[in-house]
Amino acid sequence: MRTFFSEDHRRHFPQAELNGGQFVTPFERPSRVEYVLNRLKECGLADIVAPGAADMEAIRALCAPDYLDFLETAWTEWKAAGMAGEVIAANFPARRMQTARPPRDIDGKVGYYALASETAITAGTWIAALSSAASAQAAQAHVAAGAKAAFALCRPPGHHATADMYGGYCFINNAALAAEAFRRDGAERVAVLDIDFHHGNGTQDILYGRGDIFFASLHGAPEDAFPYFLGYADETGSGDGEGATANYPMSPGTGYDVWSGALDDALARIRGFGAEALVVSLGVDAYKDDPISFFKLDSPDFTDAGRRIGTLGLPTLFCMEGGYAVEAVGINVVNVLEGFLDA
Ligand code: 7XA
Ligand code: ZN
Repeated sequence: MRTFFSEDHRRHFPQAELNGGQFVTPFERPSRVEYVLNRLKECGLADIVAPGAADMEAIRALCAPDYLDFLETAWTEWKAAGMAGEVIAANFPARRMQTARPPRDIDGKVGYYALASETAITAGTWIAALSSAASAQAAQAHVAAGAKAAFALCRPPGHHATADMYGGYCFINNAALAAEAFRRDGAERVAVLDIDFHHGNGTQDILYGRGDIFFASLHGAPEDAFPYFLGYADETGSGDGEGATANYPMSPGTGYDVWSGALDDALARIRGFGAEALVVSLGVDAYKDDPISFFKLDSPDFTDAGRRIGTLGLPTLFCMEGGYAVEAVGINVVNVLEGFLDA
């Protein structure tokens, strides 16, 4: 299986994340990628290539133009306004406030486009986000050209990003971008399976009204886990997309017995939907020692999950999302890929 990955991910390395009332070194950090690359090489999956430039037309088709302008210029505007630190959102359009008019002032604008405050923007964030999208696009093209599967080692991740909001370490929704690309390349029906611990709110939001792209997410229940405000089981799609969203919220302490039951159900739904291509939002923060999650999966469980996904027999693109027990991230990601290849 070929891996697509860009060195430009390093250009996004915020120094600070607001966590538990303190600024800490962000959990989503460049070393995550090194652990995955090292493990891929250790396991003989050393076919690793850099993507070309991002396809901006496809990114513009997915995202709101004002949002992309904001991402590209936020750092420069922030600095021009005399802000000392990294770009961090502190003011949000809450209930019954205006959500249709972005403020002119950068401090307001940042809150308008952010869905949470943990994710800082730095000088290199825009370039890194584009390089991450480019990895997903190149990997999708590789699968569309006939490969059984590909791995986009995306950093920063994407599944929390909507068409017009960033947060949860995400800026551009790589999985949705890839799903759309499969549609453009001729697949009538596509599925996105999100196995990251956190609900893929951005992917769901982008696809919610779509009947041609199925979305399933296995995640910590919104009552207990970020992103808190989406991911309930009764969110099933709207309009043409009614029935094309499936959410599997699960409780603190969930282990593989329960989690794998949800996975099997999601896989049966994808089969029943008649998907011709699959995008997997591959987060491994369901791992028992992950520092910001509460499921109890162990490393061999990821191998088994990959095998189950492989039984679908679909052309498959894996897009890297979360996972922060840094040494285990490499093992768990590669376990999923190896399990898939063994299916
Ligand atoms: O999949 N998403 C993540 O792994 C990022 C979650 C960010 C949580 C921040 C909570 N303070
Ligand atoms: Zn996550």
